[in-house]
Amino acid sequence: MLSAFRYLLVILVCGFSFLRLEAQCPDRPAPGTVVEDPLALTSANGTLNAELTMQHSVDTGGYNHYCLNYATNQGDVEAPTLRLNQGDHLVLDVKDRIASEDDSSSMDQMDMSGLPICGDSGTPTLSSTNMHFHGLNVPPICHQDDVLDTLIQPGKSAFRFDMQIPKNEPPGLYWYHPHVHGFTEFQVNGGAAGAIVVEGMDKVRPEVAGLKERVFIVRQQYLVPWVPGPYQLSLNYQVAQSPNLPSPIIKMKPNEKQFWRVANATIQDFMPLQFWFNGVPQKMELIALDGYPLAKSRFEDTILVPPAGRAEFIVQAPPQTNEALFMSLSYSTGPTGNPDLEQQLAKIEVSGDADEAQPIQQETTKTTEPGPRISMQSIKFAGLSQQKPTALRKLYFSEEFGGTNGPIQFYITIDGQKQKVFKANEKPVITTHVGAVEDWIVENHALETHDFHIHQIHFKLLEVDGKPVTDQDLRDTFEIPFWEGPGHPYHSFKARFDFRDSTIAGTFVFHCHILLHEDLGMMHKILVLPK
Ligand SMILES: [Cu+2]
Repeated sequence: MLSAFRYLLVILVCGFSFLRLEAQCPDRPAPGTVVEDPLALTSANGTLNAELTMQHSVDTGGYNHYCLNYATNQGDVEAPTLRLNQGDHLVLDVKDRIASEDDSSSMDQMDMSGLPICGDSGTPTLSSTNMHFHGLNVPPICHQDDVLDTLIQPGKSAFRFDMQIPKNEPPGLYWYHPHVHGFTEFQVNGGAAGAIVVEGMDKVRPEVAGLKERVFIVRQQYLVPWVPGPYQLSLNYQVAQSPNLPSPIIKMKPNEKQFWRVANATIQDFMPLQFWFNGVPQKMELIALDGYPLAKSRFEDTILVPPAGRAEFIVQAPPQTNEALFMSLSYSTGPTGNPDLEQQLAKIEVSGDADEAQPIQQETTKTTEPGPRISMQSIKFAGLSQQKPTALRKLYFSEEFGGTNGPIQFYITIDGQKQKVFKANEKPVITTHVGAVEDWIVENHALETHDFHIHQIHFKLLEVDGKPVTDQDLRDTFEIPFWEGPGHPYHSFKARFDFRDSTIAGTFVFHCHILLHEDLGMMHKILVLPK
């Protein structure tokens, strides 16, 4: 068994070999400047075609950048937002041009022998890549969302992803990032992640119609991601590191309402988001979580977005030049977890031009074309509460210790099975079939908060810590707090998992979305047999 320590050494050695390379990634925005939305690529006539080239640089501070470059007339742009309608086709070519002098980082853990190949052959290394379309309810098959078998090797021709966004896909915010097992954390830490928007939120939740929309991606970079220590959060690639650096600036008009779509693309930061006036948290109107519109919008002081989660909400600027801040509060991940620190993500700059002010009332909605409404009943996973579950499963997160060095093995285990680290060539630990509707209870037996994610589907929250939840939100990622120790119950959630759609057939994964844990094997396969 490969220990975390040996793995870390491999990463360190290979990471430093990169320092000799020339910059391939675009410059990132300077601190204290106005935050721009990512470049948006919009589908036309039912298709969005784009090519992204994965490249790599090391900046002057020693941080590794992994960039998904999109070529424009003005030069390369990192990680554009992909905007599509329900039913559209996404045709995405991904090329790997990571230049590395040392690919000796392959690991015995990544033995792919006997597995089907999708894309390039060979052993996965630090310079290999692929793509996961997080949250999209698309098939787990080659050229769509198949992270298990897809490999894109440096220097090879582009790999084509070609998938249809389901006609009943929930309008909302999704995201894409590389997902080569064992190496996911390094590339996402380097910034390789972008947003996907499935259009139509205003047709489900008319509260957002006519509002200015912003797409914000929070990323996190460690100097060496495997070593606990200082990290930087960034907002659309602008480092937010107050008080050491001036904060990113978001411009709003007095009283203006904006629709913010925020993706947590950090490798491990749980973000309790707040919007402050003069230090006082203001109400945010929550519209969607994990790309799924809420059954009913609700007002919150704090919106907790775990790593890989998304929150879409309406904020309203202060009337005058009050100090307004976009905050991520501190969050305790437990005795063996890394601390998540409070960070000012942005400062709101309110323009004093009263003529441009928008009324507080939602009169702006009247100026937009109403368009046909999308009923909540028509989107995927509707009516799940009325379904009778066909199975009940229990899973748990746990950790194993080696002396006093903290956790060295990370497990997610089906209750009753032997705990084991994920292997690329393992058999699925869960087998179910198209048509199944299952209730799963996921517990956390570790002294560290974990972050459950399953590919391909959303799940409907039923209970937290054994108590029914007020809001049965649909999620694709959900946090489970750490165990407080002997004498305390394990934290848990119970949710309903929907395998009724025949396009779900295939093998895919569920895992912890703290990417270090995923890379170290806190992941397993589920097989959904066709009917
Ligand atoms: Cu974890």
